Amino acid sequence: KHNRSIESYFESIGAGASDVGLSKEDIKKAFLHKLFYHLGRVPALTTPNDLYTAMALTIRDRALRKFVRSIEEFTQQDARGVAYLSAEYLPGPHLGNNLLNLHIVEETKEALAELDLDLDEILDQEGEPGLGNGGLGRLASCFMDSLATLGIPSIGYGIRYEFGIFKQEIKEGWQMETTDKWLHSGNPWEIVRPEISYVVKFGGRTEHRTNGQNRYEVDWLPDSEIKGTAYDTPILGYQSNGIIMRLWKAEAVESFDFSVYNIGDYYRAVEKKLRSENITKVLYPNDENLSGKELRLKQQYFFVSCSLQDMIRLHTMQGRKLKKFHEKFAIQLNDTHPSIAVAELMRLLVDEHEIEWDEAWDITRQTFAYTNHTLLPEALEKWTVSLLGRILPRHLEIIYEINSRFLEELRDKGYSGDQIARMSLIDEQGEPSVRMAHLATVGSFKVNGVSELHSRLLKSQVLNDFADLWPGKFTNVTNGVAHRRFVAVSNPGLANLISEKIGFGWLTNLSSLSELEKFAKDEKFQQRWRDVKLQNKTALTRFIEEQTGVKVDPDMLFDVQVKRIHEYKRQHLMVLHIIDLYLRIKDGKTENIAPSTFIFAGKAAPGYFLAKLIIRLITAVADLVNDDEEVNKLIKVVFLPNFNVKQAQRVYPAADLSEQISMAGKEASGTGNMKFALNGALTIGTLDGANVEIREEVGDENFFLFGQTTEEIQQTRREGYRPYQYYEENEKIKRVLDFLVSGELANGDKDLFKPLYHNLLQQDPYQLLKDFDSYCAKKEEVFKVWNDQEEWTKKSILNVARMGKFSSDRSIQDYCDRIWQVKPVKIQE
Ligand code: GPQ
Repeated sequence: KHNRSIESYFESIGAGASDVGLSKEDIKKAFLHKLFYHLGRVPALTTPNDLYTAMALTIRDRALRKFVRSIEEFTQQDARGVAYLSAEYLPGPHLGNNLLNLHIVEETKEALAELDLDLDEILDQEGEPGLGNGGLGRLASCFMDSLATLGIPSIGYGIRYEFGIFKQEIKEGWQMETTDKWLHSGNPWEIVRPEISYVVKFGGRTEHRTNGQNRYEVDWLPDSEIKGTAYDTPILGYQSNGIIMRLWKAEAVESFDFSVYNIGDYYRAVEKKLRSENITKVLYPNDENLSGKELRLKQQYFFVSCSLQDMIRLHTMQGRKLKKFHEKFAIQLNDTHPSIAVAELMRLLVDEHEIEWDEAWDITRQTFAYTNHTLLPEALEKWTVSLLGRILPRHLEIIYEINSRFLEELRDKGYSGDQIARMSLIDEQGEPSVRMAHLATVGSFKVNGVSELHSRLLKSQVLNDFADLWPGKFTNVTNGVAHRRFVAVSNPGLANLISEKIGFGWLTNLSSLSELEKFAKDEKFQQRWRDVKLQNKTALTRFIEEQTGVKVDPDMLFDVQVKRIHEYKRQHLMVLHIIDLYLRIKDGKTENIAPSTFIFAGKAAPGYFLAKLIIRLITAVADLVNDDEEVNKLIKVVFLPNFNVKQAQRVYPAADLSEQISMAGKEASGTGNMKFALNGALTIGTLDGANVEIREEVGDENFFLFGQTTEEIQQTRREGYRPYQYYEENEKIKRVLDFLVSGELANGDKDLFKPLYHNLLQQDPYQLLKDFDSYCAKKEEVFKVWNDQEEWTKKSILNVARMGKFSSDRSIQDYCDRIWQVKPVKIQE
């Protein structure tokens, strides 16, 4: 009955099924309509951006029809839902993914062809919202895709940064940053909701008193207020409805401060507006490194407060009791970035809705769950008590209250002073500061890591005291990736070949890829598998030449490392090996070297000196190698500027070898590793993060393993690691390192790479030198297998066939079962 009334409503406003039809004719008509009525253009006078915008709007209408239905259904069925709180998202281009989800790729292609237009050119026009740094932000977007596909009542909350992650250019070999103006030509996917807005307070002081009924009350008298407005982007699921990603933009509460305006100080009034909008102006580009900046704390609190107020509105709007909030929502904290939410929910419940502390604390602890994404000490967020108290005076009081009750509990249990100091929410060593991971852990009902290894280390290292206290609270959910985007959309050649053999079931159930196993040794199938890879490599070859001017040969082995530049990820280990190859070739010892193109991409945090120097090293080695006639027939080196989701979608399908070579114990999971393997690349990697599970799945014999284990790394450190010893005792290492400072790189500049050279010789904190021999030996094996193309192809097919575990659909199902206790809502069509 309900469905029929919605349908008749749509008909009555002229939005009936035929108005958002999915046939070629419908799409063509709608596209021309958008071009004219939305953009004021006729086909003869359009820019490429007009064409893209008109197509995006055409598809958005169709997406909205689906998505409105799922919101209806979620409310109707009063289902328990999930709010995902993430300071970062990296959705990538929307158009191609939405066409796949609506099943209208062919129809759209044909509609455009009839207008003499090319879908690929239009797809190429789309930029992307760079609202994240790397893996963590991309994971959030993979989760949105899977939540939508699985029909989980859910919403993704975040920040609508006006400038996302900077654009990277390479100038004279160095990374240069320019601002990312992603909103410059408009954003056809988002819908602004001026009526969904909340006021967020900052600064000032609190006033404590007892009211007439003898209730203790606190008023927060802030010194400024900022308004947050919702911007919604529909995220479609595959052959299903959709969910929203709701991002908050900061604005002045009043666009003018009238008192100032009236006394004639127009500019001061406008300045206040500008200051408010600062909060969501720009994303902090330091991945896994805290900035400690006041504006960052304000961003975190701003989006958390808007989101919680919004959830409370959604919850109580339907007449439900706030005391049942935790029955309606599970809130997932994507790392500690939104963890101030624990204090904010307490404030809203206790101060604004007059719920008693103990009950509010019960509600809070049944609402939140926390995902940790790193063990790196420099990434564990801490805010100094003085900063937090100045920006959020009431929250500091609440954190102190939570802490004193928690520490009291520990004392009752007989914990020692040392243990208590270690577990306290306040770090008293040095300048007192709030440990956000502790706040998140104490305030959540579940805490998870993102791979088996990482979750184990989380329990034994960073949060071991908490794991002893609450063993049942800790769990693992291994990451996964949106295989529809990263295979079906970005590698259509492979997707078609797979579907031809095993049908389309893998699109919604990735484990069915196992049906490919039986073709692994089939010679005809192998040949077609190689043809697809070669086509993808040829396409990447063109892109590389366009972007860098370097010509590469698609018949070479494409050996790829793309990810943020970090010492722990050890891009420089790959470079040291390339230098070794270079020296070998110069010595005329070319036997056993498989012709290889080494491809790097990734951004360095603008203030991370060594990471930027690693980029400079890559470009220096690239210049040396690519220009040397003797060498460039055998190896080439490429640094692709400005790695992002769109570029990633070109790179993964074209890779033969995936480099996952972080020092064991440092990479929480990695997700690029999964995207590569799903596109048929073999992996050379350490036993770190999800590599461990990938190797378990694809089989030891189909994975190039090297390097020390986490335990061996720790052992080496305990024994007093002396990298200099490796330099002295290992001739190859000595030669490669000396080469860095020989002046042969970078036009004779001997000093340029000294900081890296000294870093490796004196500390080598990530034990590159210790793992170097093992890495080189494994590379020899890679070359050997590559020379046997049948063997290589068989391994490649088996890798894909056995990667079924690594869909984010499976991750989300795990979250639903093990953490959220949420079920899908079936939409009756
Ligand atoms: N990760 Cl804490 C980020 O990309 N940024 C961060 O600030 C933190 C973690 C990554 C992590 O390094 C990868 O190993 C994970 O695969 C990824 O998060 C998603 O869990």
